[in-house]
Amino acid sequence: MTRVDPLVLDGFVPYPEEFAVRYRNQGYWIDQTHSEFLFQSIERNPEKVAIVAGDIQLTYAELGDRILRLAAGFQHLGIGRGDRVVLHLPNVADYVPLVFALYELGAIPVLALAAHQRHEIEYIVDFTQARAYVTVERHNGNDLAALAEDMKASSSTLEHTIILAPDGRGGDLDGLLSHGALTHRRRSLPSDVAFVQLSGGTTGRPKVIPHTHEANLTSVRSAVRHCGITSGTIQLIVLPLSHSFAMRSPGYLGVLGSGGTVVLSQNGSPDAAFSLIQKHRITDVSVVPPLALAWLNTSLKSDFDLTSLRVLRVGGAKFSATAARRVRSELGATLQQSFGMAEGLATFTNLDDAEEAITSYQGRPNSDGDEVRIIDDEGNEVARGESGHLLTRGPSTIRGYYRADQDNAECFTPDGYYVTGDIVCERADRYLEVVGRSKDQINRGGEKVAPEEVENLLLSHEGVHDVSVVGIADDVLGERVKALIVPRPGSDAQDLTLVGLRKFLRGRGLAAYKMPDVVELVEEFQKTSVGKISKRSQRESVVGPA
Ligand code: OOB
Repeated sequence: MTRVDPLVLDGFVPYPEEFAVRYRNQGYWIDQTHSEFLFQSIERNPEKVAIVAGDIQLTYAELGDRILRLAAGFQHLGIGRGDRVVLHLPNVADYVPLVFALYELGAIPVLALAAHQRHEIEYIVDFTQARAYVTVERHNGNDLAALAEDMKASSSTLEHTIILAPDGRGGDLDGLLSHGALTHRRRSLPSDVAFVQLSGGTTGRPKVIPHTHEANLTSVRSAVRHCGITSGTIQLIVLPLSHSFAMRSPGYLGVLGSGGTVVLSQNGSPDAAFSLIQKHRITDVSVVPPLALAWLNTSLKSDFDLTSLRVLRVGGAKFSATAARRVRSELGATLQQSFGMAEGLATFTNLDDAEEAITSYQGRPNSDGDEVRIIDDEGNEVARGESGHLLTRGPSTIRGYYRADQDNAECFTPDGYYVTGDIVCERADRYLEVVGRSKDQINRGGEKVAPEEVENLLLSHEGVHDVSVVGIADDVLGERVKALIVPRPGSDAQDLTLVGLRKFLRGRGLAAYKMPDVVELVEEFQKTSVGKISKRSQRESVVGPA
């Protein structure tokens, strides 16, 4: 067997040796990479259907074959161990084969969300020094082929662009598939960085989250146990595959590692999702609260046979207890709440918990190895039942963002706890209830928006003197994005309407979900007693005309 040395990746914050030893000794981390995790399942279940996307079906054997052919294609392009490749794909059939082709080589997929646009993608290609960019020709009206061309011309690292047809088929994929197949073997180590994700963030630019194979896979295995995933699971995936909830909590990784089937959809609306549930006898699905509400409130429920659905998992944002109580009687499924973060920690309610716990709380930490501290503003532990800031450390939580010393000093304590920015309260038995947030982030129905990022773009508008972006309460989404704007004297108010500003931001390539929903023009900002802009009063102020 060829010897594989650890990957050296500058800017990655490793786990201290003492913790790595502990996590291995206690069995949280095992000697396995993502490739080995999936190929074990491929060998056990060759004839079973692994992936369904529209009219495409891949058995486990076909999935394995496709991974090894794509890996040969990437290798032919010169992509290898440690190289970053930005994957910018909606939920298409080849998403999983492409990610695992990169894992096979020990290359590092950079998992962008399909909703990202030029503003986000240019930055992450540059920041991660990506050598290749994989996307579809166009998505949601955006010409991604043109973006790929522009980046290839301007970037000093980007050498290859791989463009699939809009439905995720063909295109450059055919070329990539034409170089034979690699043999599956170990080309990376469990302690290597496996992939990076992007944080919803609180700052002007998304932060980059690196996960090692062993740290990510421990969270997948624990989630499989808590979520009742088996080879009989048929999971519908409507959330973006690159989001942690759809990937590892328990996500497609949990299902494929267990020999189940994932059915992919780009659309979670009741009509699309319900017809897939009926057609494929779906047993399990994860959604964000606005989707759960849409499913509860539609009359379409009675037009479809949803009796196969056993678990409706809801997370990404707070699910109201009132809506939670309706799930069992109206959808016939057990609710499982999940609170998690791309940085690592995930919590789940247990499927057999009392209804009161399932509907009121967000669950217990996924792993016994997860350490949780809840502290007040002065840094002291709060009494059980009191709310405070959640800090966490554990076998699947990162120790730092990639190449971000300054952010790391703020977001991690010296002893390695991640400061989540969430306000929680610990109920009995390690049960957490999320009661609020201290970080400057807007949670728009599970999609995270960093106000500073939108503010920075709006400040580059010539009619804008000053701007503040805040989240305002919304019955369905939880929060919506509001921009308060102090116009520059003499500017044309016509440019500063909701329509005008959204057009401006679209021109700057900002993802659609970050766009303001409401704009209010003001003469000046209310300040706090120390002279800072009072975002709190802005969140509470009456919404003015858009
Ligand atoms: C998940 O991950 P991210 O990285 O998109 O967002 C993390 C943040 C948390 O810090 C919290 O502020 C919020 O999203 N959040 C919730 C929540 N789940 C996430 N807030 C209240 N209640 C919940 N149930 O969103 C994520 C990752 C893995 C599993 C599930 C969700």
